[in-house]
Amino acid sequence: MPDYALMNQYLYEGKATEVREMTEKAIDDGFKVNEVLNEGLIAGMSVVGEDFKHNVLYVPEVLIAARAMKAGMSILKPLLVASGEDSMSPGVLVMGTVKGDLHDIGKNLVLMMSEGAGFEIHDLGVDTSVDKFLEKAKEVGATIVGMSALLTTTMPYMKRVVDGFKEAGVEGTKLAIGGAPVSQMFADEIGADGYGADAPSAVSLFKELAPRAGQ
Ligand code: B1M
Repeated sequence: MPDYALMNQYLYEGKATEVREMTEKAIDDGFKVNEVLNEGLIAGMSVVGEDFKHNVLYVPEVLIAARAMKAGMSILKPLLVASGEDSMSPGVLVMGTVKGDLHDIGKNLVLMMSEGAGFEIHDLGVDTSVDKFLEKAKEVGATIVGMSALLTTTMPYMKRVVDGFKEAGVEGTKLAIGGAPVSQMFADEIGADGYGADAPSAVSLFKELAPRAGQ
């Protein structure tokens, strides 16, 4: 069994090389990708989040921890993507973190798993305006537009995107939202087509919404 507590500690301390090596070793030793992701990486990042909240850690330390998380994810990404390689492309997914918000770790995870599930993916990055969402969705014929927000202050922008799509009369695209402060209730409130609590449920949601796109 990998020493997940140590891996969490390394992630907390921002030791990217150690996190990458431990992730690699856990995978080489046959441990499941999802277990390594949840126990080794996400659990470590949760502690970072708590300490950030209570002013034990500050932005620079959190950025360094995020870099270590990305180092671990670079090992897991090809495996997450490959785990769905047999599936037929269920649709075209355009995704971004909404305007004002720079958090991208969760969005990237959702994209990796969606790519693994066979979706054609288009990543708009962070700080994405309604115009950028609209432009890309039209350009690539998006089946689904996914939005991520990690801040309570950027959640309301999701409604602007939903309204923007309605006003522009874009048809055949379903709008999905996610991120730590977001909920199904909020999705209903702003008129989004669905909410995903985490990356696996986002993929299930996209698969459910894709056949209904265009209706
Ligand atoms: Co920020 N930050 N941050 N931060 N940060 C949070 C979100 C916060 C909760 C920390 C805290 O106080 N405990 C807090 C928000 C409080 C609030 O709004 N109520 C916060 C704050 C306040 C801030 C700043 C304002 C701090 C400041 O400057 N004073 C600032 C804002 C900058 C900005 O965006 N404009 C800021 C900055 C940063 C960093 C840049 C330092 C860094 C981001 C680095 C990066 O992403 N490249 C950072 C980080 C790392 C965090 C925490 C610690 C970790 C976020 C994370 O990556 N989690 C976070 C605390 C926490 O969440 N524990 C925090 C791991 C990731 C796998 O989970 O993103 O939730 P998550 O994604 C999940 C699900 O939510 C879901 O699937 C993912 C996988 O399971 N999901 C979707 C996500 N998007 C989805 C989209 C979908 C479906 C599912 O579409 C359909």
